[in-house]
Amino acid sequence: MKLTYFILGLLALVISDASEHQAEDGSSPRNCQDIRENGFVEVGHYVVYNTVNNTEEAIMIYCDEKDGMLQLMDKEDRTAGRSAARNCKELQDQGISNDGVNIIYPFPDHPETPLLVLCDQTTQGGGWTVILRRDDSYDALTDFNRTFEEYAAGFGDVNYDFYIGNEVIHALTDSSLNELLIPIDDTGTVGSGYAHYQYFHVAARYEWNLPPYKMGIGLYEGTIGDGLQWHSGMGFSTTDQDNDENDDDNCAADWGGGGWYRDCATVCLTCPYGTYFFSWWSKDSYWELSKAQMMVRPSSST
Ligand SMILES: *[C@@H]1O[C@H](CO)[C@@H](O)[C@H](O)[C@H]1NC(C)=O
Ligand SMILES: *[C@@H]1O[C@H](CO)[C@@H](O)[C@H](O)[C@H]1NC(C)=O
Ligand SMILES: [Ca+2]
Repeated sequence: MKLTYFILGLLALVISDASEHQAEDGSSPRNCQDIRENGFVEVGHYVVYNTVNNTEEAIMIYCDEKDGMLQLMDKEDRTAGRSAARNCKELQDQGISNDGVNIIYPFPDHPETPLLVLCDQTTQGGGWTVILRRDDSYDALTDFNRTFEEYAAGFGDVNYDFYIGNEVIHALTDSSLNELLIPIDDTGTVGSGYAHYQYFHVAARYEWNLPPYKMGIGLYEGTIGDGLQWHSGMGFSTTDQDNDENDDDNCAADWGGGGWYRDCATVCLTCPYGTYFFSWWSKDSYWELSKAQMMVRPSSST
């Protein structure tokens, strides 16, 4: 599993480490190619140097397996004059409208902490920050039966299947009114569909009188029925932390994925691939899933 997000502390660590990445001839690395030639083959974040008006400036980049390069912006991107975006909608508003992995700064309390995210800038007008992706063609690369701490921090690989983490979801949905889109594919022949909610919010882990990461959702429209409404108001449960309403069992451990269980679930988007638990059920329909995503975007309408 590759590290898909990190905190600023790591930035400081890598910067303090930067001299180790210097070429043998003493010149500073400028891109992922240089980093690789210097013998660092791991996917991850590295410091490289740009020369601006004869002054060397350290910036951080992300080097992936294909020698691709994602540049992490400082608060101000010197090359493009952009400011740091808090979500994929702000990236889109800045004209960065390509689908795929990009960098946002979602934490209001830590505005300089970057996060690698997957953006969908195409579906229903784009501007979506993807917070969960499941796809059974990834051969269950990522295990979703995880602990509360892992669900808080996020896990998986933004290039494949992943959960962005409850801390991030809280940060994204707390700063403005947000909508939620859930596109799904079923395992059979019915095909695909979606659920859209005009309102989606995840509260903080610790909030007076509330269960952890309490979820609120509303104003459904879509093609697969309102499966998630039943979960509205619940806290988050995992295999090691039971916040559900089932007195006998831990739903998350039984079903094999974290979520806002009640007693137990009409929807489980984190449950194991190839089981009937990984499903969407509403009074209109039942879908056994092969793919599902959850994505959020600040509401445009009021
Ligand atoms: C580089 O220096 C020139 C001349 O001093 C100045 O006009 C220009 O704005 C500088 N460019 C940047 C990117 O700092
Ligand atoms: C999930 O993990 C827990 C703890 O490791 C385990 O007891 C449980 O059986 C797992 N559930 C599934 C459905 O695999
Ligand atoms: Ca229980």
